Amino acid sequence: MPTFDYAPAPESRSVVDLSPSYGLFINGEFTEGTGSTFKTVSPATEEVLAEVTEASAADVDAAVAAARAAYTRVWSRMSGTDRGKYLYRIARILQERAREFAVLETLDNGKPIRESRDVDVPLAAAHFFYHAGWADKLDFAGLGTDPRPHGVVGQVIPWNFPLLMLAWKIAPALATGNTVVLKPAETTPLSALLFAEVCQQADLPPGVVNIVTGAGATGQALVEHGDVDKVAFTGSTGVGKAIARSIAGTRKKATLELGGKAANIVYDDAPVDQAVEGIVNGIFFNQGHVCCAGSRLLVQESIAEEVEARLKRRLETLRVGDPLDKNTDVGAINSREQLDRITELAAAGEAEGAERWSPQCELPSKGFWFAPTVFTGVSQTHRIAQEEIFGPVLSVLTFRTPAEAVAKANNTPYGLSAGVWSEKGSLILWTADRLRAGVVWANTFNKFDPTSPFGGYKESGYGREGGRHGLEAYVRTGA
Ligand code: TAP
Repeated sequence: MPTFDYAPAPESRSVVDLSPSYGLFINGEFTEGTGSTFKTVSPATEEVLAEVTEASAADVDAAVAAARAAYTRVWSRMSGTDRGKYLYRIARILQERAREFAVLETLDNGKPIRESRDVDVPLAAAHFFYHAGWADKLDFAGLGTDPRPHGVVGQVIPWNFPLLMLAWKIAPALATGNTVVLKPAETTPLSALLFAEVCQQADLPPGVVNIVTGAGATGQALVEHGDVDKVAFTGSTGVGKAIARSIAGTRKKATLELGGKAANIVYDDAPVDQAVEGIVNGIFFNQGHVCCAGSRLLVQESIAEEVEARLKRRLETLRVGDPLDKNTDVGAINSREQLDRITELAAAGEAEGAERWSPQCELPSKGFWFAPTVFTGVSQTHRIAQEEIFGPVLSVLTFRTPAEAVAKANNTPYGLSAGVWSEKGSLILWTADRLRAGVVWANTFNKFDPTSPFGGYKESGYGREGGRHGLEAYVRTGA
C-alpha cells in the first residue's frame, strides 16, 4: 500500500488544552496517585499526547472509599429530583464543551472528527438528558416496588467509544442513586479525565464519580474490590468471562457487554443503493471498532455479484486519513496491538482461501492504519467468519433461502446485533424473530438511541444498557 505524509489539521488541534500529565480523579479532586505512569499516544501520528497515572490497588481502594462515603452520606439520601438536576447540568456542559470533547476524542482514539462531532459527543449528552428525566420517575419505570440503588458500582470500559461508553455507564448509575468508580481503557483515557472536569464544573458532590486510569490490572483491582456492589463491564468476551469467574459466588451483580460478529442480511428485493450505504456504514464506521459492526455481509446469491460490484465502487470513494479532517471517512486504528490483530486475521482469511480486495488508497506513513478490506468467497468455517476482527474488514457470504440466511447468521458464538434489508415487512419480521441477536436493524444499521435497550445474547454478554430496561441493572427491589 503506498503511503503519504500529512500535517494534522492545526486549527482543530488548538481547541483542546492538553496537559503534559494527568492524575486520577478521586473524591472530586485530581490526585497524583501512588502508582507509575503510562503514555497515551495519538494513533494517527504516534505523537505522545500526555503522561497518565496508572492507578495502583491502593488508589483503587481510595476511589472506592470515596464512592462509598459519597453514597452513604449524600447521593443515596438525595431526592431523585435533585439527582436529575445534576445530570441535566452535566448534559448541558457536555453540549457546551462539545467541540473540545470531539477533538480530544479524535486525537486520543483516531476516529474521524465527523463521527466524534456528530455521533459520540451528541449521543453522550443525550444519554445524560435521557437519564436525568428518569431520576425522579423510577417508581414508574416498572422496576418493581421501591427500587433502590446497589451502592458503589465499578465500571470498566473499552477504547472504541470512550466518552459514549462512559455516558452509557455513568448516566444510569447516577440516575438510580449509585456512585461510581470508572476505569477507561489504557489507550483512550483523556475524554474520561475531561469528563472529570465536567463533574467539578457541575458541582457534583465529591466522590459520586471517580475516574481511575490504568491498564488491565487496575480494572481487575476494581472489579474484584470487596466494597464494590455491582460491576458493569464493556469489553472483550475473554476478559468478560474472566470477570464473571472472579466475581462468581460474591454478592456482586454484573452486566457484561461483550463482543459481536453481526450479520447484515441483504435479500434480493432490498433497495440495493440503500443497502450498500448500510453495509459501508455497518463495517467502516469507526474503522469497524464497533461491537455491533456488520462484519459479515450475508447477501442473497441472485444479487451477490451486483451488490459486490456496487460496494467496491462505493469503497473507492472513501477517504482514509487525518482523523481531524472533516472530510475523512475512515480514521486510524486505535493501537499497534489492534493493528497487529487485524493484520493477523486478514492474513488468515487469505491463507484459508478467501479472496481479498481493498480500494486503491494511500495510507499515512506514520501512525496505525489499515485499508478498508473486503473478503469474498468466505465460508462459515473461516476464522474471518467466526472471530471478531474489530477492524475495517468485511467478510462476504452468500445464501439462497431465508432459512439459510438465518442459520448462517446465527452460526457464531456471538449474538449482539444484526441487520435485515428487504422491501417486505413480513420477511423482515420473520427473519428478526429467528435471529439470536439483541438488536436487529431493519433497512438501516448502527442506529443508536438512549431510549432503546442495547445488549446481547450468547457470548455477547448479558444485561441491557439504555432505555427503561437499562435501569434494571442499577437497582435492587424488594430487599
Ligand atoms: P478488553 O481488552 O476486554 O478491555 C476492556 C476494558 O477492560 C479495558 O478498560 C481494559 O483495560 C480492561 N481490562 C483488561 N483486562 C481486565 C481484567 N482482567 N479485569 C478487569 N478489566 C480488564 O476490550 P477492548 O479491546 O478494550 O475492547 C474491544 C472489545 O469490547 C471488543 O470485543 C468489543 O466487541 C467489545 N465491546 C462491546 C460493546 C458492547 S456494548 N457489547 C461495546 C464496545 C466494545 P486496558 O484497556 O488497559 O486493557
